[in-house]
Amino acid sequence: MIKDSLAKALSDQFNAEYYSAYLYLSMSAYADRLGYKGIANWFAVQAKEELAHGTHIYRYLLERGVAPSFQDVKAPQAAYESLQAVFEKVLAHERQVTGMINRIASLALDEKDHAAYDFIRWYVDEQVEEESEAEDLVLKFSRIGDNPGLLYQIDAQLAARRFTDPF
Ligand code: OFO
Repeated sequence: MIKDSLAKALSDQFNAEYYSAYLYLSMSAYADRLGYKGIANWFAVQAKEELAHGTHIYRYLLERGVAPSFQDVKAPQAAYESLQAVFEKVLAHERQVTGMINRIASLALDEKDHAAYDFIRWYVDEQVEEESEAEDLVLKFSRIGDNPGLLYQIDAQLAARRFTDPF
């Protein structure tokens, strides 16, 4: 039986992943409205990944005999100063998510719930990738600035991203 504190943290994480999807979909809309369809695509794929992350936790809770709690999804920020600011927000958000995932991993270890620890390990590794990709994009956008040619190039590059279900 999974301990209440761990079940609650996993339930919160399920909701946080859905919030991430909402946040990235709003960023997709922001980029789309600016005419950057490739960047919008990158965020739309990111939103799908977050839904997959959340749904995977939701299923795990059910498998462990826990009813996942559904919480309100707060409205994300609608506008940004620049594309660089958008990616800075992505990085800050992912760092926050890493903190939440690490807390779950620590709780699982404290409770000696090896099954839950094994489950959350995937997310620990995923966050390393998420942060590294966000750092890379912040750096790229800080160098690109307002250069239209470079913006066109990165937009074309990010248009190539496709969703593959990680589970
Ligand atoms: Fe679910 O990885 Fe981003 O938040």
